[in-house]
Amino acid sequence: MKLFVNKPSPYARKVLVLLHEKGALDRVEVVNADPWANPADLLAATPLAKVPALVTDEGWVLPESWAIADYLDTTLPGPRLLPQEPGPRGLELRLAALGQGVTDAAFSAVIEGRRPEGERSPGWVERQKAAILRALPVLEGEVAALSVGFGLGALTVAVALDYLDFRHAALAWGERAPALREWFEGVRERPSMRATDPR
Ligand SMILES: N[C@@H](CCC(=O)N[C@@H](CS)C(=O)NCC(=O)O)C(=O)O
Repeated sequence: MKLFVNKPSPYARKVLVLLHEKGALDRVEVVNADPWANPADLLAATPLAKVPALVTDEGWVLPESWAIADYLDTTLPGPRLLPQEPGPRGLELRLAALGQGVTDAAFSAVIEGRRPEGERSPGWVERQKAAILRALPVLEGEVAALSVGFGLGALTVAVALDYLDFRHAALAWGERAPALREWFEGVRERPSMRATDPR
């Protein structure tokens, strides 16, 4: 299998952290590709030209980090990070979706800020930041659930929070969610998180 990634991408990082946690990194060939430069190999693999993108051993492409995470978790050996039983699976998906939503809002605000002068919408950036600020107390209330192992939910939230530190330091999210910050300070030291630091 071939996995297209880009170091600063929080979406690609999520999949890489999952592979580290499963101890299955050696099962995929990791290919670095900057999607914004439209590299030929990425365009040949996926019409969406986004990372992450997985090309399976059968030769078909799977875009979208959450779909790739689910597929790799199911097909590769190692601990299951997304349970199959409906109850625990629902809880894990809830945390993962909250984390992905924070990443989406944070990423969207960054991209908006990179538009040419005159094309930017401060209102759009504010909307994304407001969503992040509303999500923080919700995640703060999930610290007990996040502290149970390090499944797809916890790792997605951890990647989202580190992306906030990386790209939105001025938000000072930890001051708004001290228990979440304390949890994050522990998990950021995991080898999977350290090995995939975007900085
Ligand atoms: N929903 C997608 C988002 C992927 C995404 O937007 N990746 C960015 C890099 S962080 C990208 O490749 N952007 C290139 C583009 O939008 O053309 C996922 O979860 O994988």
